[in-house]
Amino acid sequence: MQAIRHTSKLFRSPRKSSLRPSSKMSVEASSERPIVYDIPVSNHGARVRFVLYKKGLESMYDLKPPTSIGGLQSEQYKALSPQGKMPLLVLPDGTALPESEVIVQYLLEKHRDVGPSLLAATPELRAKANLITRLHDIYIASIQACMYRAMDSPEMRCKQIGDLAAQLDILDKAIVGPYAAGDDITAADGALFPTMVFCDFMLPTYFGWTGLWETRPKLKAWWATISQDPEAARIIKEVREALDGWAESDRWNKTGINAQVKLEGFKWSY
Ligand SMILES: N[C@@H](CCC(=O)N[C@@H](CS)C(=O)NCC(=O)O)C(=O)O
Repeated sequence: MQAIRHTSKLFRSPRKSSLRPSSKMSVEASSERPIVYDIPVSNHGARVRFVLYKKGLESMYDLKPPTSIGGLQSEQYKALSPQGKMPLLVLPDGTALPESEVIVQYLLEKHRDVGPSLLAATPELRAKANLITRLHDIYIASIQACMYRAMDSPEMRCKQIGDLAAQLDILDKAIVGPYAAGDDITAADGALFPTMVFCDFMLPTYFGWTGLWETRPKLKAWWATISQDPEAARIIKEVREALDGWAESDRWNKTGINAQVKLEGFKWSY
């Protein structure tokens, strides 16, 4: 298995292209290989890594942390990704593509003849895959931080934890099985499982959940299936190890989460 290349030659001269952004920042970030800016704990980045691993594209893409160009909030990074989020793909001509699903769809198109298609078999199942991806991106990713970020208001955290439970119920019904969108492993699985690593670790450990899987049978069966896939298992390990690092650094005390879940009158566990 080839590792994604980490290069010490961070920036190279841009090639000419009408798509190339004119800003100096973007030009400086150009490289001979496409660069994915990401770190192992990033669940959105993990779905991009999933496509790279599955299609055997690792040697064609460099993986670098956002800190290599100043960090998420730096002027240089925000010139490429205005939201200051990872992942971010920068092509050799300087074209910058933020947003994980945009990157995933680009990779599927660009490398459609390499490795598995990661598309469902029929238009109907592709629609299901798209639905699952959207349910994840719109309703779950938008509140996932309630599991691990500092929030002043326990009321807001408690509401979002409840919303997360409801969204996982909706997802449970949307799963086709055995993979998210049927018999074939697709990019929808890649969108979902890295976030489920967060849920699987944080909800029982810090919020006392006992029914994450037991009350959601389709999600439970899907999790058992996807965990057996070699590339998914590799990413689950990458994300999980990074989360263990968060735990070792005392994150859930430092964010005040451990104190909030001890407060009376709130429901945290589902
Ligand atoms: N909609 C974006 C979400 C990206 C996102 O939220 N990334 C997280 C890491 S998983 C991030 O950059 N967090 C840093 C921050 O918000 O400051 C996508 O799909 O790429």
